[in-house]
Amino acid sequence: MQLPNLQQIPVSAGLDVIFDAYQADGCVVIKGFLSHTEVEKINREVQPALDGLQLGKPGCALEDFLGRHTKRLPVTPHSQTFRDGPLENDLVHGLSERVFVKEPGDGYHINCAQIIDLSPGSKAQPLHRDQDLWPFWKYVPPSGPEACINFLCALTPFTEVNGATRVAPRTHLDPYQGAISTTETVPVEMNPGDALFFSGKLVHGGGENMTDGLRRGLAMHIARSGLLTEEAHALTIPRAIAETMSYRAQAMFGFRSTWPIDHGPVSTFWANNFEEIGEHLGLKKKQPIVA
Ligand SMILES: O=C(O)CCC(=O)C(=O)O
Ligand SMILES: [Fe+2]
Repeated sequence: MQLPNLQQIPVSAGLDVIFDAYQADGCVVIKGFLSHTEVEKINREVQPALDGLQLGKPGCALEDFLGRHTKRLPVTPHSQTFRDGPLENDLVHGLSERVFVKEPGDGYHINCAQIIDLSPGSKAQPLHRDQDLWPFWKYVPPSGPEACINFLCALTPFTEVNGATRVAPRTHLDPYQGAISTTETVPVEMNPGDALFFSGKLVHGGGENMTDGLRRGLAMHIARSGLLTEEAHALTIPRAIAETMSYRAQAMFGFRSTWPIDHGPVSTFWANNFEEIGEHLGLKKKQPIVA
């Protein structure tokens, strides 16, 4: 079977070109999404916390899926470079708006933003669609709305042998069917700083790390407003860190009622008796600059 080649598009090509590729194939590599300086700084900032983590998630029912030789670390409290860079990236927000925001009340927030370290010995992750996090989404047809999107940034080289994410291009257009075989997937090889932008409908999975080096990625996983997030960000990110963030970034983590704020009644969801939750918490009343 001939699999389509993945499109690799420089970040400078801009939103329309990248969005078209995502719509056609369900995924696209954005070349140079992060600068080398950002990659180097994020790697440095997260290293101490990663050193303190054990491999796998012993006792967690999802351990095989999450990886027994894998470390996953919520990045936000540890990396100012993440908070200043990818979290505030206008391309990320532009694409998210295009994907999620159509009706008043629509919006988006971070499902999880995590470092994924595949250590030597990591087995291939079961192939899946990220939208399966919310099991009822399988009843939404391929033409229906997107539950989530992912910007998976390479912080080390991604190669076929070190566990590069494998994707089954164009499966975002397929209705649910039997299991997809690895032979229908291709490895997404990337340089540090490149990002794989992909649909929650796309079949994919982390690859097997057959080397003696580390494969490190940063997944910035964005979900439609209204979907409960994997991480309870507003209960786990220290308030002192939230206070350093822009209004938009606070909203990404549930420190604000919704985002975008001017796209429907702000205080209807995730509020305190219709009062905007950030104001209720005493966060600054700053009006955001809407992108
Ligand atoms: O680590 C990877 O390459 C992919 C991880 C993934 O798809 C997931 O955890 O949902
Ligand atoms: Fe995934």
